[in-house]
Amino acid sequence: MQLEFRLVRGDEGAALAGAQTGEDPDDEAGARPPVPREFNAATHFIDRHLGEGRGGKVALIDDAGAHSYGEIAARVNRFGNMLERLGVATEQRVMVCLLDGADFTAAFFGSIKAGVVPVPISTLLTADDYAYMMRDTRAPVVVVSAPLLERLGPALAEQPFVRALLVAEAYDAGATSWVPAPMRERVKSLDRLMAESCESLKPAATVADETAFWLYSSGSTGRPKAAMHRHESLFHTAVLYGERVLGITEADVVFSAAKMFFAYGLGNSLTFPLHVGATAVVTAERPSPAMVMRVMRAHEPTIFYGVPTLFAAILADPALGRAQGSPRLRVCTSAGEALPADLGRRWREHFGVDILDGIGSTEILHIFISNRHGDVRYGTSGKPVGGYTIRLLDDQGAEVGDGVVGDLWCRGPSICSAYWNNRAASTQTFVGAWIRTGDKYVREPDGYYRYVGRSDDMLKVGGIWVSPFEVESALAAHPAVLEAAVVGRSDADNLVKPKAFVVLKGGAKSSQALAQELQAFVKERLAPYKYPRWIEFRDELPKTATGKIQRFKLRDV
Ligand code: 3UK
Repeated sequence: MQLEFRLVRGDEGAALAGAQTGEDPDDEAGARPPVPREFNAATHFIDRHLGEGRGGKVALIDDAGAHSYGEIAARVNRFGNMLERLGVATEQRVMVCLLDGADFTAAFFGSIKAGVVPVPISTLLTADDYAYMMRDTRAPVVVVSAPLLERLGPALAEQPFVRALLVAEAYDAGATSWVPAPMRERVKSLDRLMAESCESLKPAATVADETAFWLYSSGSTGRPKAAMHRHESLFHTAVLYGERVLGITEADVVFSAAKMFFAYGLGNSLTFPLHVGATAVVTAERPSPAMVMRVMRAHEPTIFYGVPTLFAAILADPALGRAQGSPRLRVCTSAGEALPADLGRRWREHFGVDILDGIGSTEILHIFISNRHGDVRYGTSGKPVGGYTIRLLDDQGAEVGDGVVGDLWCRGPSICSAYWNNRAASTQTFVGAWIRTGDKYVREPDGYYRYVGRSDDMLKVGGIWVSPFEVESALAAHPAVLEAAVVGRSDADNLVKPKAFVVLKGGAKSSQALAQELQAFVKERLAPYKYPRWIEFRDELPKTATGKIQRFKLRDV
């Protein structure tokens, strides 16, 4: 199977794709590379490299140092064997709450290789969230980084399914005081269990279409929902976006500010580099401008994957210039929220490389509309990634014309199968081969897609749609503004008008005069009816764990 697989990578794959196109509901565009029916993602992303002579090459650099492809493959096998020894059965879930590093790779692909379903979860949640996920996944095994035990440990009170809690890194028996007493005997050192496990493992005979892993998607309301992803989806995102849009090759050294538990970071740091035999740099540290620049200098990445807030924070620091960056940097990407046009332009001026803004989602696994090398239109998400079909629909379900706001729908080979145990949310979101993304977009006449807001954040002002994002971008172009959030507020006549919450850059002082200046600044740039009628200065904006502004929290203040 390995040999067969090598043949179907990338463009060679497109040439062979004929047999699979036509009737494939996920492949209207005919761009999807074929995957054999029997397929275990770990064979492609991990084991293949040994046969291709990459065993000695550095696959991953984490806080502990460099790890070769051979070493990673051995760790993956040890993890898979350890699960078998712990009695974890095929298709059961393993909860993975790990900081970025080699253990994450081992847990993710070790589970997949053994036919077990890893569920990477955010390292930023509360015990209440973790307790919910332990029951929802029914995971018999939970893997956690030692520094996160303090938050995750208390979630173990009265958990009916968890049989083992494996602590990664510096396991310290004392730290288990965070775990409720009756569960303490189930706490074990991951390092020790892995060291006792065998270094070779046969991949489980899985099917390309079966569930390989889950990712939780957090909506603005309700409990998070687990999106069930398939083995082959990892391969499709790596080919369609990683290879064909990003142009990632074996020679790249990549660095992502988004952590591996996010779908964005999972592709960025894990599957894209492992698809081509490149090197990824990761760290457990939280992203900050200083941390990013330190990694840039120490490891000289060729690709940097960021998020808009971080690009803005780096640009806002006068001490950080091109000389502090990576001399080998050839491209940056941005996702998670729209990249304001002004930010992209300033970044290019300052650092000499483009930022490719692209929209992705947990349910679609990675980016499906994106800007391209040499074809960047700042202020837009670019054009559909080959292999994905996009449509914009009105409230009646008819396609809207160019220049008209519509609901964004997407179809493609990496959309998850459904949400776990949630038919109501699944039928709302997945319709036939299509997914309703919940975003409002406009297609410009020459084919670029421009984000205008989430379906539920859009404002009707004087009967006309106003995109909060458009007003926020206009505000962010002002030299005193770090970031802004715009929501609707009722005026004295009970009519909705835009209100802006503004965070100023260090050094700028809030004042009535500055508020008026910002209002005039927006009026000059946008249709005047869009200007914020009220401006409130804040020290920070409420954000989700993934860095998205929570506008709903600002609505009724
Ligand atoms: C918004 C964007 C405008 C949009 C993600 C890259 O963000 C990711 O996944 P999430 O499930 O959120 C999905 C929602 O976020 N969004 C993301 N990128 C953009 N809006 N411009 C963008 N460039 O509302 C979307 O529906 O957290 C990003 C790769 C994988 C991902 N999961």
